[in-house]
Amino acid sequence: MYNKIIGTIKTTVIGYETNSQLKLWKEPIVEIISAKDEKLKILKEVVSVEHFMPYDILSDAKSIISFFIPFQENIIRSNIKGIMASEKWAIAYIKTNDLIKTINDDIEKLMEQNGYKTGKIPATHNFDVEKLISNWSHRHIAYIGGIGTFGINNMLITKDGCCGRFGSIIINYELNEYKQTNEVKEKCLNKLNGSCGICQKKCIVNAYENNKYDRYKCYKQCLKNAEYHKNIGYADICGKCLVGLPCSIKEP
Ligand code: B12
Ligand code: SF4
Ligand code: SF4
Repeated sequence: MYNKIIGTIKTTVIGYETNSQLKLWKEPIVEIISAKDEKLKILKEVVSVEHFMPYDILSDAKSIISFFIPFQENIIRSNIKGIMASEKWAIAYIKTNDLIKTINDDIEKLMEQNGYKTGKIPATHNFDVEKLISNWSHRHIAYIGGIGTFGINNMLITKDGCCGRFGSIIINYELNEYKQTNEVKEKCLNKLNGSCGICQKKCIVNAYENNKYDRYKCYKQCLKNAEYHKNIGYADICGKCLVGLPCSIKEP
């Protein structure tokens, strides 16, 4: 089943690219987490007490499939210049959210064919617009799965950098292919030895003043971009503090 799941994720990405004639992504990174993993308890502490546990989404949850879909370099480079997010970044956002929905649907089909159930979660827009916090944080799930560590711009940095999008899906099938997460090494240079910090300086609205992230300032800028790019769909984005960094496309 593990190989079938990995195969489904990879072929869905390739199929989507072929059908849409877009070349936006690199190969996905996938890890499995047990629904019983003790580390899931940190979600209530570091995200919010309202953060769901896998059982809140699927009552007999057994495993969580966590994945990261890295962007191609040209998408990342396109967003370096200017105040507003690039059109390529906006398209990548809209299409990757849709791709993640397709991946979730394809995994659901696979599980149903084998007599199992899934709990699906959208890539984004599953957040409280007042608090700007979600009750299911894909990147904290990926962190628990050992996919990456958090940079000082909040981004989870993976072996293929931080520019891309995360998804996670819950199934009531016990997969035992867990990564040994205890040895995940710190990827942010500033956290390692204070030698970087360029991401925070890139913020065009100063949302990291005094090293404290202001999610409301950031959201205002994301909404400006949504208005700016409204001809191509809904893109409440920015990402200026993610691009042109030592951790954008690879582990620094
Ligand atoms: C709500 C939300 C927003 C809000 C609020 C952002 C925020 N930081 O809270 C708004 C609309 C402003 C926003 C903006 C953006 N977002 Co947004 N957003 C989300 C959403 C829906 C939920 C995030 C959430 O609730 N976080 C909870 C809060 C409390 O945690 P946090 O912000 O992640 O901060 C934590 C880390 O800093 C962490 N941390 C730091 N160091 C350490 C160390 C350890 C050991 C641990 C455990 C934790 C930790 O501690 C904080 C609290 O736990 C997720 C999708 C999802 N459902 O997961 C996408 C998501 C986080 N967004 C994403 C992106 C890319 C963006 C933007 C760049 C916009 C864009 N696409 O161009 C900006 C970047 C803002 C920023 N610098 O954080 C990606 C992140 C990809 C990545 N590599 O990490 C996500 C995961 C979407 C996805 N499906 O991929 N977003
Ligand atoms: S740019 Fe530097 S300081 Fe910022 S998250 Fe990446 S490695 Fe860390
Ligand atoms: S996404 Fe844009 S507005 Fe938000 S913190 Fe990064 S640079 Fe600032």
